[in-house]
Amino acid sequence: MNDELTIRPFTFSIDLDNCRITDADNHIKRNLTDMKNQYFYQEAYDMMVREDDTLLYEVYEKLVPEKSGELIQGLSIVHPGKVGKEYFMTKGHFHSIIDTAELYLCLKGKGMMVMETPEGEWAVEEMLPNKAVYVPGKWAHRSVNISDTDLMTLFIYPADAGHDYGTIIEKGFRKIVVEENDKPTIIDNPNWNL
Ligand code: PAN
Ligand code: ZN
Repeated sequence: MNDELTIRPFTFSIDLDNCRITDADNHIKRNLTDMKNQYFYQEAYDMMVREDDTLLYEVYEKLVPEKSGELIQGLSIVHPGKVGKEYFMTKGHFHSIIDTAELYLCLKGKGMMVMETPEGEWAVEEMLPNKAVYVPGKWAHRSVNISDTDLMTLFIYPADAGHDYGTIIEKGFRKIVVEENDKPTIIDNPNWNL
């Protein structure tokens, strides 16, 4: 927790070609093994892990004090690929302060933002360059790359929001995005809440 950090006004630039921001303070990488039991096609997952612990997505962030009033911002890059028929995706999470919202602006690629509330409402919004998705407070969110190029989004959310990954690790999302007849298709997650 870096809520004591002192910062001054700053700028950063987005390097669209290389999918990064200038002077990022954090660079997080998530590989297949970070997503154990999250993909539906378990055999395909096991086979892929045996071959190579593929890099699925990366996050670049600027550091700000993690306190109310400040904003965390950065880039999320989901690489293209599939585990079985399910597209590469982020872990997904609720915010620890659950009623905190987030704005995503798609800069490159094509994806879907899969969202749901604890009460069971769900929504999936397409992400295309220059299109923003507003994720209201209480909605868990996961980015899914449905194209064969990187999906790059800029995100902005309250700095004290925090992340609750546990609920999704335990239950999964109610909906998953898989390729059916060469098309991204939203289906019920057969493993939801098992
Ligand atoms: C984003 C996400 C980022 C990676 O910054 O953290 O896209 O996804 P996971 O955190 O689910 O692995 C965000 O939503 N922050 O709140
Ligand atoms: Zn979030």
